[in-house]
Formats: sequence, structure tokens, C-alpha cells
Amino acid sequence: MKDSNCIFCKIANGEIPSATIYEDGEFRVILDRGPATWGHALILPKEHFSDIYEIEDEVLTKAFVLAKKMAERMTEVLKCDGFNIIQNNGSPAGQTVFHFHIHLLPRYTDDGAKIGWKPN
Ligand code: DGP
Repeated sequence: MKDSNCIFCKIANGEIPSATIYEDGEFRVILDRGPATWGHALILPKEHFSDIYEIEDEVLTKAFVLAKKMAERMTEVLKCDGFNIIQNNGSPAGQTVFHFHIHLLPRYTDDGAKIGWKPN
């Protein structure tokens, strides 16, 4: 259900303009306003779910299938060298907007972005 106070609800449903790179009936993919790398984008479901615990499995599945398709297409277009697909849940994990979203992060050799978890 739409949350009238949620900025990503407004963006996903076209009430606030955004740099949209893909849209269908259920999702909008926009460029992040503070890109960590060139082409950093976000998949937003049009329906409001605050995080992975709340999102319906069917929507979650479609969101990650879309993430794969976007990664394939963005890799072709941007000619990036790698790709992070990141999804944060809760403040300690870095979530700042409480509307489920998936980060699409094209990576470039030596891009210097401090992203990506590595085991010690
Ligand atoms: P997270 O930290 O996982 O909740 O990511 C939120 C991301 O959303 C962060 O990279 C900044 C981006 N963001 C926040 N507000 C806006 C906005 O109004 N427009 C756009 N394009 N991106 C936003």
C-alpha cells in the first residue's frame, strides 16, 4: 500500500520527477541522486514495502530478476568491469530510505568506491 509520507512511493509512482532508466507496471528504476559510481541506479517497487522482511516473495523475485536484467544491460551500455547488487535493511546495515530498493552499482577497475564486503 502507498505510504503518503514516503519519498520513494512518490518517485516510483511518478508524483515526483526522477531520472528514470526503466519502468514497467510494478517497478521504476532511477539514477541515485548521490551516485557512488557512474550509473548507480535504484530499483523501486511501485508498491510500498519498508524492507526485505515486508516485501511479498513474488515481488521480491521479480525485483531480483529485474536486477539481473538491468545489470546485463547496464554492463553492455556502460562498459563497466564489474557489478554490485546491494540491498540494505535497517539503519545499522545502511538503510536510509525505508521503502525497499535494490542498488545497482556498476564497477570500474580502480573506481575507488569503498563498497563491497570482503571476508577478513
Ligand atoms: P539506502 O542507504 O540503501 O537506504 O539507499 C538510499 C539511496 O537513495 C541513497 O543512495 C541515496 C538515494 N536517494 C535518497 N533520496 C533520493 C531521492 O530523492 N532521489 C534519488 N534519485 N535518490 C535518492
